[in-house]
Amino acid sequence: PTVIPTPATVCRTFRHNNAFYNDVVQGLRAQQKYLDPKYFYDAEGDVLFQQIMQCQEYYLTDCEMEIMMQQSSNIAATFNQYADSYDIVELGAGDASKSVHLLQQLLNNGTDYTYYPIDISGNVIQLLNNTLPQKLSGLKFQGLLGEYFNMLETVNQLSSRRKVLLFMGANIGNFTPTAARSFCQQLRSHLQPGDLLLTGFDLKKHPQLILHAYNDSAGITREFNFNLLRRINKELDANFDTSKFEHFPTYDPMTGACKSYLISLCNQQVRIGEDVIINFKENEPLYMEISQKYDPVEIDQLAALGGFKPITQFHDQRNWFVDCLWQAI
Ligand code: AVI
Repeated sequence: PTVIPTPATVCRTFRHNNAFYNDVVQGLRAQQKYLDPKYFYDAEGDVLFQQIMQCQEYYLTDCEMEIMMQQSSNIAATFNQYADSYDIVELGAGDASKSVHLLQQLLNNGTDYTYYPIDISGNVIQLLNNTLPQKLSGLKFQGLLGEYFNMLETVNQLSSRRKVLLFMGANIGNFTPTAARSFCQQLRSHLQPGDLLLTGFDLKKHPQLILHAYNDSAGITREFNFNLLRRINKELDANFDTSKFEHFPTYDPMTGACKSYLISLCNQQVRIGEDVIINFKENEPLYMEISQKYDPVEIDQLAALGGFKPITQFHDQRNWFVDCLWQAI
């Protein structure tokens, strides 16, 4: 017999096919509850992240901006030493506010290249289409909307030149060290020997500086974390009460793992949709995100395990952050 879906079944079917719903429910039903930090970035999350990057305590952006503004000519010269003719591919390009300095330097040098920014956000690609021609006159570029590895294959079809990949902003820190290794190996499998990768790492430093960066005094990082609970309420018809959770960042100077949790302040039940109930005990942690910090030796080890040869490193003046240049072997 033909089953005519009622609005309720349509709604349930939608939820069960929805990756966001499935990931959230899976994470909240786990023995040790967690949420996937990729879901931080809805429209509100994007705005909050922009505000984090402007916080005085969140030093990472300033450090990498300093590297790009002051060392672009060195970086470009190093690219030319290792490759005759290449295109630039940026993973998670965002507003390209840091890479724009390097792109400008390459244009000044008369380097003939095409810039392929890759992002999973249509808004980002649209923004780049609207702003890059004014910022960088004469730039050849092609924005690519989609997942990193799929889009890398598209780039490989569009261009037979050597690739210089940019993966900036310490995004690699949002993987555990084990996941970072398999990410690098996967990245390597989409490259040719000789291709280059410039990737940003936040370095181990005084633990308090790191903790402050993830616990800013204006409470923006706390709101960034709470925003994911609000997003779940809005998009998945849930009833998280953010006032019953506390933002709790930690940093372990031995392992370099900076982890953020939300701690349940009481025994409570959270409903998701019509049929899922999640029980939180008082003081139970909900794991939100890792921002792994590295030392130079660990970075070189990661390069080797990923199938790359470290070429050189570009530090900021305080030696808090590094952009590393690796070559695929
Ligand atoms: C995007 N990523 C590199 C940021 C970081 O530092 O881990 C995300 C972030 N989370 C809280 N503050 C910033």
